[in-house]
Amino acid sequence: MTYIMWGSAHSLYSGKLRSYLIKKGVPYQERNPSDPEFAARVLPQVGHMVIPVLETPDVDVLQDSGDIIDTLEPRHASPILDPDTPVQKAVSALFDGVGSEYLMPLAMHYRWSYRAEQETFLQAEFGRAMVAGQSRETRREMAKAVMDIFAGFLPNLGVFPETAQALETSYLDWLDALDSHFQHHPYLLGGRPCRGDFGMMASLYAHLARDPVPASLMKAKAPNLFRWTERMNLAVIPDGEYPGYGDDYAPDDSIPESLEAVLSLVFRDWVPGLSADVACFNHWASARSAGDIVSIDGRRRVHPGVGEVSYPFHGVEMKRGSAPHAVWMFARSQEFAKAMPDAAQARFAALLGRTGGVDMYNLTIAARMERRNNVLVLA
Ligand SMILES: N[C@@H](CCC(=O)N[C@@H](CS)C(=O)NCC(=O)O)C(=O)O
Repeated sequence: MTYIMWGSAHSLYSGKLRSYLIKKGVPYQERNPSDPEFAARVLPQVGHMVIPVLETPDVDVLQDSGDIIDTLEPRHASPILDPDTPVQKAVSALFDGVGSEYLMPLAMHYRWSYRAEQETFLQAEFGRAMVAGQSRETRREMAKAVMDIFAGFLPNLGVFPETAQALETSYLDWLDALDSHFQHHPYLLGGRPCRGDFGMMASLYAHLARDPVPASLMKAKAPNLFRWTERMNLAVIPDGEYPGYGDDYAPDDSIPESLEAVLSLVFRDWVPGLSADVACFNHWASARSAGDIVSIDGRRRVHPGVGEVSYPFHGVEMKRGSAPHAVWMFARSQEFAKAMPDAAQARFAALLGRTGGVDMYNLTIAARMERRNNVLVLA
């Protein structure tokens, strides 16, 4: 049975799903949205324009990289691609949110704030994904129009000339910590990729490791991180670069010490924004009911918002549209954390204490969300 992944090389969330499909070893064919069948047959089933989409011979068309993984996991038990020990499971889900949501504005910053320096590359990428056939010149021209739309997302993500420096300063710390981690470990939690690795591939692959400007930065500052982005797209799990390492998660539900340094950055940089997103969501949800689409105007959107948020970030005031998807993804990790048996709770609490994560896990999310019919709704 061959799956069809509707996606593209330059798409953020396609990078997450593709690496999962490769590591899982399921047969799939990648097709681009430029294929006329996508608009004619697939999109009407999704309900709005978005990639990646997974199509199977026997299941409806599915959207959301995470929902797709959740659907495939019980169908393909082997190889195991997420730990089942409590602390690692919560940390894995946290990194899924970090890569899928927290780092996304940074990825978009490095793509669009440096558009002039990488225009030809981006035109070719958007062109191959969106425009079938055509001469090279026509394809580039047509790609430009689509690129203008995506470049216009920056203000809603909090990316302005005034905030760019703060974003970049913080990212350099991440590059350094991730580089150090991947020198010693093939994946986030040891010798086997977890859900968190796939989430991190969202922001760290298509944009930050492929677009010329951020790719140069990553190669120059964090070559071990760059190598991880390559490793994540190889079908094998053990990597001979780490002799004798094995192919299992770190023993006894432990978290590699070098990952604690990355966790400290997660909590340092994400707590202010996530707290603002949670407050905004809680306020919005207080006047809604189960089944409502999570979106300020009730419309289906790929990245819905429920208001504006502002908060301090590395010396500047960050202002952006709220991100309920980020809240939804963090909630999953928080739910795993709450469900841990006592001994694991104590170990997790100690980890949060060492890395500055207590405030994040104390956030109260007032209502549950779930994806239904390819959009986020109140459960
Ligand atoms: N939560 C979704 C997000 C998908 C998404 O944002 N896809 C982008 C391309 S990578 C897209 O289609 N954007 C179109 C838009 O925002 O209008 C997922 O994980 O699949």
